[in-house]
Amino acid sequence: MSYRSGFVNIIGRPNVGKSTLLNVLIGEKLSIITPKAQTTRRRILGIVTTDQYQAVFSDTPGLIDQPEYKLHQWMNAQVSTALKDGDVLVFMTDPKDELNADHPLIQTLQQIRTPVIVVINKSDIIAKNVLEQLIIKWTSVLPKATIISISALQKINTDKLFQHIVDALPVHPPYYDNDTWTDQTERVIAAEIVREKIFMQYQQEIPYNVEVIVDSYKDKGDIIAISAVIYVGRDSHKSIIIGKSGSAIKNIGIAARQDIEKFAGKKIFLELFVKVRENWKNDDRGLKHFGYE
Ligand SMILES: Nc1nc2c(ncn2[C@@H]2O[C@H](COP(=O)(O)OP(=O)(O)OP(=O)(O)O)[C@@H](O)[C@H]2O)c(=O)[nH]1
Ligand SMILES: [Mg+2]
Repeated sequence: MSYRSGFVNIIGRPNVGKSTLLNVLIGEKLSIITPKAQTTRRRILGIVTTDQYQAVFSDTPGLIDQPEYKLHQWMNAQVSTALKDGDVLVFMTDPKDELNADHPLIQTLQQIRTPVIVVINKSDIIAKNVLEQLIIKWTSVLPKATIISISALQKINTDKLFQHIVDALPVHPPYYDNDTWTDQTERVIAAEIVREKIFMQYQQEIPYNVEVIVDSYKDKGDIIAISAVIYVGRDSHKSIIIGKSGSAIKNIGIAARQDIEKFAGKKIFLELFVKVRENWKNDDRGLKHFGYE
């Protein structure tokens, strides 16, 4: 039998459940997930390899229609690239998604030669008649696509989706070694976990103005010592992150440490610092500093 391998890019609007799906498909909590839109900022690869196939999944930022900052433009560029370099495109939508046939993203999907799988997510909260309507809508908008409804959260129909994806992979030798399962470093994964906790703990402005960098990651055998810097875009945000007598940042530290421990399978010593980097998300040098190049 011929080996199948290819790039499977998950694209769609913010908050539809792309990162939740990536984690289910690869069976690891790799991408961070929060109830807020625009959680994911970079492309994240998760790779599944078996004797018969290798699927290189790619989580992407949600497409933003009106980019307000250079960071948003960068995030959208990730989506454009993902449209071009995929062997299979998983277009994810949910009941709140109002994308229609006149949207440029949908028009691209109509014209593209890459196989498209439309995933209607959150079936666990969609009434049966609404789901039927959505299936009718997407069948008429993207007639060549395979359409499937799932619940990424409750893992309903996700095995079936996985099989559709594998069936759509081209015949090709594997791109990565057997033991490579992501392109993310341990440092980046730890930084993302801290960012997830900030998204969970603060409302509105703060999460969208925060970036995290792990500047030291030392595996000392039975414990890993991590030092991370939380960057904010404004001086006033610094005191909010720290909280009264350091209570807020302490909570971020506790929550993040627990998750990093689960991930690393080791005890973690986590130190957090806060620094101001004025207006970083609209500034070329600031973006470059955080690797948005
Ligand atoms: N009810 C329900 N909620 C879901 C499902 N899948 C994801 N969610 C929730 O939807 C929210 C967004 O999930 P994410 O996976 O972060 O969505 P995303 O598309 O990666 O979002 P961005 O990174 O902002 O583009 C979270 O609160 C998830 O728990 C689902 O199948 N059912
Ligand atoms: Mg995401």
